[in-house]
Amino acid sequence: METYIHKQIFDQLISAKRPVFISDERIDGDSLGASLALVDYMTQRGVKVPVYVPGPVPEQYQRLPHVGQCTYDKGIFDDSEIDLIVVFDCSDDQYVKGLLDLIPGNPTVINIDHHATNNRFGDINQVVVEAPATAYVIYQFFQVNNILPSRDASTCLLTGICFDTSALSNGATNESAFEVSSKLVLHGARIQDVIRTMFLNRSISALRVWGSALERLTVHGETKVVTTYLTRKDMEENDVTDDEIDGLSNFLNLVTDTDMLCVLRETTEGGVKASMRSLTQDVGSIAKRYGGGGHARAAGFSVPEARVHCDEGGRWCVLGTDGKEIEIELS
Ligand SMILES: [Mn+2]
Repeated sequence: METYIHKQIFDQLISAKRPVFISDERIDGDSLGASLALVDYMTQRGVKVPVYVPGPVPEQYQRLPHVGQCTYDKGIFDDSEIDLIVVFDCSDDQYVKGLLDLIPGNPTVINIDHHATNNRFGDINQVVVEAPATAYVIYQFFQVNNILPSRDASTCLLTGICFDTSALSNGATNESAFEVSSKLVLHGARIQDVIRTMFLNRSISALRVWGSALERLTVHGETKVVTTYLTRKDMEENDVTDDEIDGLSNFLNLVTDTDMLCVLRETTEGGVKASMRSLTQDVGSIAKRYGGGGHARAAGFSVPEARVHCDEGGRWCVLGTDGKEIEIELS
């Protein structure tokens, strides 16, 4: 089945006259790596494809090949010639719908993803839930269609796999993640660039904010869930953007001796975002309960119009704009 769909996607890509790619609303190593690897292939075929991203690409991803093809100009959708849309690593169909509504025509939509919560919103859906990353699905696509990934494409794909598996270390890491990663290295993936993209670009002020989060780590009574939080004040006082502190929950998941954790952080939109990780439990279903999504071992959700409140004893809670506590059950 997957093979058949990969061939279908290939047919669409080579016949498209004006394709546009859409990366997930959360810019990360996988959504960018997967889409830019396919940009690399299209570029070799002589077709320049823009990748729509929701905002400026964070500094740490600026070394990725073809990153210059990314744009956050919604004006690109106002083009009746667009005949193909490919969406990468995105399980939020409402986000995609909002963008498709801007297109005057009626392009074919291909949905390539690995989130279990993806509701198959595309005309063609390649949602491989067992895949450790969407980049892995793109590697499959190359393989099925006898395309040898270039050095640049391999670097993009390895970034995607390493990003979603925390460098082949978290619960999403299966045997095939190792297998494909080693093949990508053989194809010339620049592993040092990948590692740099993932770990080595933290500013001192971002690490200070991480420090505040580390200081506030709390183990909750019976559930043993470990939590921490960051407020807008933490971010603003240190002049740090949200992108810069991305990866905190992955890092904590890697280093703490706990099964489940949750990082809360106040967003610029005036809500609270929860990012959950677990080694054994299905945090995806907890996130879904609060309107979020993700994977079984890594998921998240947002509480709109809310803030984190902390009392003198260090106990936190989430408050709505009316000052009332919004109850969140993390188990
Ligand atoms: Mn992913």
